[in-house]
Amino acid sequence: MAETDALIVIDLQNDFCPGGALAVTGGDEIVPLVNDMIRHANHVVMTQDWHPAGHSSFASSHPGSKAFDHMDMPYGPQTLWPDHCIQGSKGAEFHSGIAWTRAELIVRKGFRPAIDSYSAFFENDHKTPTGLAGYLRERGIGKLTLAGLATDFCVAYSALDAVGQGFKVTVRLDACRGIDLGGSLDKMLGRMRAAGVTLI
Ligand code: VGL
Ligand code: ZN
Repeated sequence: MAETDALIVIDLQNDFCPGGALAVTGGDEIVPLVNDMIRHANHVVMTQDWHPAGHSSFASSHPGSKAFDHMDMPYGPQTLWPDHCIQGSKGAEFHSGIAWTRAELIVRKGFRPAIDSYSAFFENDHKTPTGLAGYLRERGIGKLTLAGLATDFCVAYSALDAVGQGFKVTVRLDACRGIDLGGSLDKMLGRMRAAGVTLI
């Protein structure tokens, strides 16, 4: 990797691993590979899904709704999730096996009660920035490699926004695992490919 490359590790947290509140099948299998990628990367950024209790993306916040229902929010359509990644909880911590000490920045997202944030760059209104694009640009980083969870949600939306922000983006599918809700995995792989994301 060149000096201008960064590895972005997306949401490798307990709640997205087997036994967690929103477990992604095989989510923990990627830990050794991601650790290898961390060791070889010039720069490492990690993201952490970080919701307040009662977050608007939780089905439990909407009486009569259940997890994986869809709901129209003021900012657009939103999938409702089981309560997950609550600030300060065990589930919100990084998987204990992940070599996180080399991370130069940890981006927390989803902390605004009224809006969800899949992408590491913009919240789900596709307008509110997390600050990551500016941070990377200011540091002269132009090429990103993405790994983590979940392929078809936070990884995919991060990749799409990164391309939209002018970064060269590779998603390491072998270092990702997906949720695949109603065909979301194929759909998002197609969208990433069409946007010019390199999938390997
Ligand atoms: C994610 C659903 C809700 C993810 C986060 O990390 O892909 N998915 N919050
Ligand atoms: Zn979340």
